[in-house]
Amino acid sequence: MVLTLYGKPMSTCTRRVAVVLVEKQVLFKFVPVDFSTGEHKTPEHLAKQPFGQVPYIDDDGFIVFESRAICRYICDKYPEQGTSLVPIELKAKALFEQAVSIEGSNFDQFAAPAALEKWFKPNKGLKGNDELAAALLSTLDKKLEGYEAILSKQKYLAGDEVTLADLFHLPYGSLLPKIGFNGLEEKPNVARWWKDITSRQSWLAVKDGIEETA
Ligand SMILES: N[C@@H](CCC(=O)N[C@@H](CS)C(=O)NCC(=O)O)C(=O)O
Repeated sequence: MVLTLYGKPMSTCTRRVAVVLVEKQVLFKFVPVDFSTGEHKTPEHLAKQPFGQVPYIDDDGFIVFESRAICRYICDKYPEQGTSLVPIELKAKALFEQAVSIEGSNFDQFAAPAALEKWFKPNKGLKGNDELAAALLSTLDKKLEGYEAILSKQKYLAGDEVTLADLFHLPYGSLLPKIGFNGLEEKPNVARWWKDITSRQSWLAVKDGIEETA
């Protein structure tokens, strides 16, 4: 049975997985989960994703949720296929793990809640907390100085090869200009990196949503 991705076509975490599936040249089926009917909170969905969220994958009966864990699983399962994305050599791997942590500690922690306040809540007709978002984005801007220092010495966050750590930034990074934050374009090496990863065919293929497959 073909690997099936359950998610929302435009959800950030669903597209994080989809971009990696495309990079790894893994054929997959996409099944949309209908948030408008609360499908993600049904017992059937909760049996697969106990937090009532997307995405999850079903790989021939093997269920995995959490977008980054799914991406790691895909890379482990298909090490020889598509772009490498996860180094094997000891020190390269340590630097990769460092880069993965950088995304979690210095980017997602600020970008995701800022997007919640300035994008997701207003899009649902709810009032976002602009003050909180401004504080988060201001911290993110400071954190990007660290990115600039790293990226002034190497092409990507873990070295000179693109890895999962870079791709993990794509969904929330792409939302930032929509909430008035252009910090990814303002520092020369961050801007060069950002242009590079957002121009990848894999991202261009999924950035505007994932198509339902039969
Ligand atoms: N850490 C999870 C986060 C998943 C997540 O926040 N999913 C959102 C869509 S991007 C969702 O399902 N939201 C609905 C909800 O929380 O009720 C992951 O990376 O998969």
